[in-house]
Amino acid sequence: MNDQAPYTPPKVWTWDKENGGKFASTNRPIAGATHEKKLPVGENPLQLYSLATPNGVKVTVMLEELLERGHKGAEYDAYTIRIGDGDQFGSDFVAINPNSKIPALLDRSTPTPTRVFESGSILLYLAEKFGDFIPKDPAKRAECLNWLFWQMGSAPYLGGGFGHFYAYAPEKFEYPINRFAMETKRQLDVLDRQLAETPYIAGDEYTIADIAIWPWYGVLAQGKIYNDSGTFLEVDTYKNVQRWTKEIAARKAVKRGRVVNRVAGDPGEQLEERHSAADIDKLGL
Ligand SMILES: N[C@@H](CCC(=O)N[C@@H](CS)C(=O)NCC(=O)O)C(=O)O
Repeated sequence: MNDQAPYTPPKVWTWDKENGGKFASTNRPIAGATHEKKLPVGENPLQLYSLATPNGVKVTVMLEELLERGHKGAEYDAYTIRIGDGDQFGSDFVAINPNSKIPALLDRSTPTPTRVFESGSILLYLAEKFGDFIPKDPAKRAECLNWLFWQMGSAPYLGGGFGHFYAYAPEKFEYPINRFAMETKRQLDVLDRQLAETPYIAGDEYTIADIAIWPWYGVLAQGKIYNDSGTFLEVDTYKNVQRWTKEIAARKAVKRGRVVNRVAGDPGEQLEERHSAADIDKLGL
């Protein structure tokens, strides 16, 4: 039984800076820069400012896939943005992404530098720029974009909903955990039914839809995020998702991309900055 008095929202919301949550020190109800900070710039055409969270990994996997297929223009410098330290609120970062979230990309190969933010927008930008990992046939392309946008709309329920309340909230509350576990399982079932029909998410080809979805739902299905959520959600029961996630995890570009801007976990899988292929080669993955 819950002996706490139920919460009644006040008439006007006020900001409790010390709410005890894991992200209390960086989350704010206002946008914009908090401090002046220059970002480093390397020699490569693409400059990436990111962190190896699922949204960050989408982009580094895409860049490594492009390089693997010989697109030299996809050479990139990757710098780590430590979101726990508030780097996303520095002035140069906010100029690239006014939403203050990783990943953020600056394409310096265009006549004037092009800023690209939102991981889905970055994947689409790179797919169009290099004409790869997106089908050319209009119907197949539409299907690829269906799933790319599905991911962008769905993942906040997984990360901001289920993951937050199951793993990060200062206390365990049954109502949100139930609500978001149900939705996460429904989403896994959506993917499982799709993958029963097609080898990859959007059909016969590996595309930006797989690249967007794998770091979230593929990694969830491997039981690698949110503590013991794999057991809690019975991820092993999604057989087609299991087949797909193992296949994607074995790709060379995925193994390379997932370590870039990783600054936690196994030290052999961490790379704070990437400037050339040799930086990743050194890890001997
Ligand atoms: N819809 C955005 C979400 C990006 C996002 O939520 N990034 C997180 C890390 S995964 C972040 O930078 N959080 C820092 C903050 O919220 O202050 C995208 O897909 O790019």
